[in-house]
Amino acid sequence: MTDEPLTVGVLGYRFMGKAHSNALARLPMFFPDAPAVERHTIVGRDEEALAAAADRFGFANTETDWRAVVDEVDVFYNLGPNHLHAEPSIAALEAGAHVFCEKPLAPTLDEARAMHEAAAEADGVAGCAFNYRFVPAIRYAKELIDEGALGEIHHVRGRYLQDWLVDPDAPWSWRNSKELAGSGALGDLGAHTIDLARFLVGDAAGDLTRVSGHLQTFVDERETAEGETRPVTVDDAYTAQAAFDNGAVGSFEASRFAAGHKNDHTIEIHGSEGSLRFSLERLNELAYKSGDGRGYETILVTDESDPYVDHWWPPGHVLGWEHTFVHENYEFLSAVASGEEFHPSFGDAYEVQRVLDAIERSDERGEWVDLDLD
Ligand code: SOE
Repeated sequence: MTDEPLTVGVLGYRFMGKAHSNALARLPMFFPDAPAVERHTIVGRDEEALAAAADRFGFANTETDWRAVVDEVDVFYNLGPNHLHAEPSIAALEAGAHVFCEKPLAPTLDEARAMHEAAAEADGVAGCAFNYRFVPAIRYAKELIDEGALGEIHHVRGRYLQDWLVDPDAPWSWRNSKELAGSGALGDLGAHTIDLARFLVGDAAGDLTRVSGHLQTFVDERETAEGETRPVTVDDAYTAQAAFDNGAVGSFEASRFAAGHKNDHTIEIHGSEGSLRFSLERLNELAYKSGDGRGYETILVTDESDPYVDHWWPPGHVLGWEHTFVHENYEFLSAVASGEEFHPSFGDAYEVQRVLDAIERSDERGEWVDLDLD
């Protein structure tokens, strides 16, 4: 690697564009060993909004066509809507760029497979931004599980509850379209939970072997901001049962209609020697029930020996949602600079997509679907 900064091109300047641009801006101050980055070009369709975003997010150039960017930068961030994940990411990989793509990898299993195969053929690092892997408390939970603190894993229970669509007058967006998003709560929220479950117990319990899913749409049409009525063609909520290779049972759900829950991503794991419980709404904490403990203890995971914490503040000076993006960008860009593997890779994200696809097929068929048979 030269000492020249890595040039970064970013497709998308709204929510995820802001989250990752903020992360890039904070790396030099809090992770000074991170590779230097030049925020080179930001891509979007609305030139006026794009120019304002470029100014606020610190990008030198703007571009309305991603095709003009993918072979001009060292690293291409695909932060666009799901239906724009495959083509630009594959083009960037084929042009020799490193690619960081937001989750879920793609709207469909076929597109996810094409992205996975392109990444396998490419020289660049290809990562998928499952940011919750980079919460210190989640990293600590994985340390406990992998050192055997929970013993034999029996239960994995994950839920991701939001309520931004419980109002039937909430506007239609691309997230309500099967063509643009692929699925609703399942792919948007369930993808996070399935990835976290695979990350946390993939070594201790093995992978998911079969699933039984149920998808539900509560409001089947909404108005766009322009007043046009459009159909909702994806799930508003899903539930799924799962089996793991070691015999553990899994239960997963997500909803955009869970009134009172804003961003409540919770995962619980029970084993022969103890249990863990994590909630994103209390992301600095990990509830742990050890083998000889009478009940759960709440651990504040903010000691300087805890993952990433020493880069920030003294114990007890808690972190937030945005810090998970700083951590994942640090790890991804460090992997780009070192040539080492980055996880979650496109391969990891493809395995998540296989589970999402199996849950949808199970719902359509009304029966369990084996993951090994694909
Ligand atoms: C949905 O509202 C959403 O923004 C997801 O798309 C993100 O992945 C999740 O982290 C927060 O909620």
